[in-house]
Amino acid sequence: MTTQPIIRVELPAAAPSAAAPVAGVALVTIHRPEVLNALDRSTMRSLAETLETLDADPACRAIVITGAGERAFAAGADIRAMVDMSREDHLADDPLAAWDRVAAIGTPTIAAVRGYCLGGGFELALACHMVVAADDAVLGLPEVGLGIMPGAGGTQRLTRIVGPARATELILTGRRMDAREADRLGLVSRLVPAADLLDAALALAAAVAAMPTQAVRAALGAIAAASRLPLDQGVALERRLFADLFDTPDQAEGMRAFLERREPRWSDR
Ligand code: DAK
Repeated sequence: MTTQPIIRVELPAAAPSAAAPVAGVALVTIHRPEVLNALDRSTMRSLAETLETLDADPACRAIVITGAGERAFAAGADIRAMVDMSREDHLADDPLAAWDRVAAIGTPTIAAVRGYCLGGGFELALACHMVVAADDAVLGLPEVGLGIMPGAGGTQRLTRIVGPARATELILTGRRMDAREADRLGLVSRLVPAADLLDAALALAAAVAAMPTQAVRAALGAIAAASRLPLDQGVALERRLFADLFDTPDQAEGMRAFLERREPRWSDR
């Protein structure tokens, strides 16, 4: 018997009938639908490794991450795998948690979220650059109700996006929010009907993948710095990254193409 991999990578077609894959886009699926894609250690490690491999591949310019089935993106870390763990087990663990490895990916990542997106699943979505949410998405951090607390970036990333007042209420009560509330709070890049989720996420990925790689990566680096640097240092970093792009062939090409009223031909295509 062959076992199916838990993390599956496809080069998706733009539409079910289209033969050609969407240029530069990879679709990564967490495949444990029988436990609502709960994330055990090996699943998270395998996801981080898969994303790092794609990140090192110059042909991959955008990555969509989703969960198998219609019920969940991921219902959190695997509680069965955690129930008997000790403090020492956690302290002995890799200091760079898999969630941080996801957050460090330089290729644009888009979480395509439908159904339950809870605990470590929500923290995974928060570690991605963008979130496309289906209108049936349910998001929350229920950890405190399990006698623990968010441990994969949730207290930090959620607080930076929605502010301490909302983050405290959500984390201390474990309340689940619907997709509309998540959208209102600024957690979502695009909110779409559930039936359109994957198409919308792939279309967004395709639009990003059509852009010049170095400019995209530099912009992502500057955006990420906004939540960790004081304003003056962030603006200084932005200025340096902006200037550096004038050393790339795509700056001349992009501007010439505009002036010559033609489509640009990016250097890596
Ligand atoms: N873990 C393990 N199994 C899960 C699961 C989970 N998180 N969520 C669901 N399942 C399993 C259920 O046990 C059930 O399996 P069987 O009993 O059929 O074998 C199956 O999925 C279907 O679930 P339900 O029968 O419960 O389905 P319902 O529709 O009734 O309910 C639900 C759906 C999502 C409301 C419910 O399943 C639920 O409340 N699930 C748990 C949600 C949760 O509490 N998530 C947070 C887990 S704690 C860290 C990294 C990460 C974390 C911490 C530290 N470090 C790097 C330090 C993260 C922690 C967490 O995420």
